[in-house]
Amino acid sequence: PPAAKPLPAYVAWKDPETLIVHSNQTIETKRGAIGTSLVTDEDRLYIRNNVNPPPDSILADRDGWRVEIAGVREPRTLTVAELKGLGLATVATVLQCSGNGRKYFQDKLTGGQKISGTPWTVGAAGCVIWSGVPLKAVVEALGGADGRARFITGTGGEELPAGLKPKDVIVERSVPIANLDTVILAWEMNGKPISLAHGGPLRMIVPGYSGVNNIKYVKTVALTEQETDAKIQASSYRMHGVGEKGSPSQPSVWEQPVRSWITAPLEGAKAGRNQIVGVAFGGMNAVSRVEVSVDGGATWREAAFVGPDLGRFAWRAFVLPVDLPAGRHVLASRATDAKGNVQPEESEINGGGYSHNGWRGPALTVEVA
Ligand code: MSS
Repeated sequence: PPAAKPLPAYVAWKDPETLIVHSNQTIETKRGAIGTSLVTDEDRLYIRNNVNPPPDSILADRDGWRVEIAGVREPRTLTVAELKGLGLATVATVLQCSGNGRKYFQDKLTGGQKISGTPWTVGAAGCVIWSGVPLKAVVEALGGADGRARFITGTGGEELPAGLKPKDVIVERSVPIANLDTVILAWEMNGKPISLAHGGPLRMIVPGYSGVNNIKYVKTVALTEQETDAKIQASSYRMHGVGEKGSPSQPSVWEQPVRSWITAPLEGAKAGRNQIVGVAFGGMNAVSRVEVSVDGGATWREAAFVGPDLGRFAWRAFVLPVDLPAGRHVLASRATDAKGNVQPEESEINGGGYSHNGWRGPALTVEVA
């Protein structure tokens, strides 16, 4: 295999043993490094940047970071210190790139069709605990929403590369205003101030929504009548056919679908009793059930959840003890959410390779000795 790429400087503190560096802006957690203690440590959490992150000097005065709040009756710019006085919420969410699992779509393409983008398998995802202020409390403190608001629009604080149209590169995303009940502006991740790489000093978290909607180093939060016309919203991250162009008329990559994958055993399994373990989540809904197959999906058995339930936006670890004879086995998992949505065998293919949730793609072929 080619030599592993080194970690770029801004994430040199991460654990290289647990990560696959696709590029400086796309770093995936190894499947065997996901673990079963639910919370993904920042030393191994995946990274995805659409443009270069800001300099780490923005962390020099975290409490002094300013965010403009617009689309409310009394629009204002607030510091993180002021936000800390307005309320507190803690939520566990699955942070997952919209393109997680893209490789499984790419692998199925024939006849010159192409899906470009990082070939993530299962590792562009983690489960993270965030603390911050409920956006609703901020809006109420500023006189309430402007009557026409239909979306929450967050803007990233990076400096935009010169020579390009700002709308083509700015990281600005809109989500439906119904999320006002769950969105938080977070300054803490897994018990520490949020690192620059993961969006410190302040990040907009939209629980249940795919990664791109969770704006790092957020500098503006606006309640807007329209979705932003930034390219990342208008034509990118849209669901459309292979080879087609994105447009605002297509569904945006917002709510995450139900999903699961097995994380062990990956290799070195011995004949006899094996513990098949993995993670499962329902995206917007709680995950209610996981089944495991050791015969490539011919038959299924119910797995048990292990560990605490961190809430409907988090993932749960699962286990199924099985006796495996020597030989080759195809292990798969299939989750169901609280609304009865079940992972399909195959997700419908789409041109951006987004929102993969088929169970066949991440199935594992293991050699038991
Ligand atoms: N934010 C900002 N500001 N910038 C950028 O670039 N990206 C996205 C999100 N946010 C960005 C932001 C994406 S796209 C993702 S996934 C996420 O983020 C990631 O995260 P981390 O922390 O892991 O890196 Mo796909 O859907």
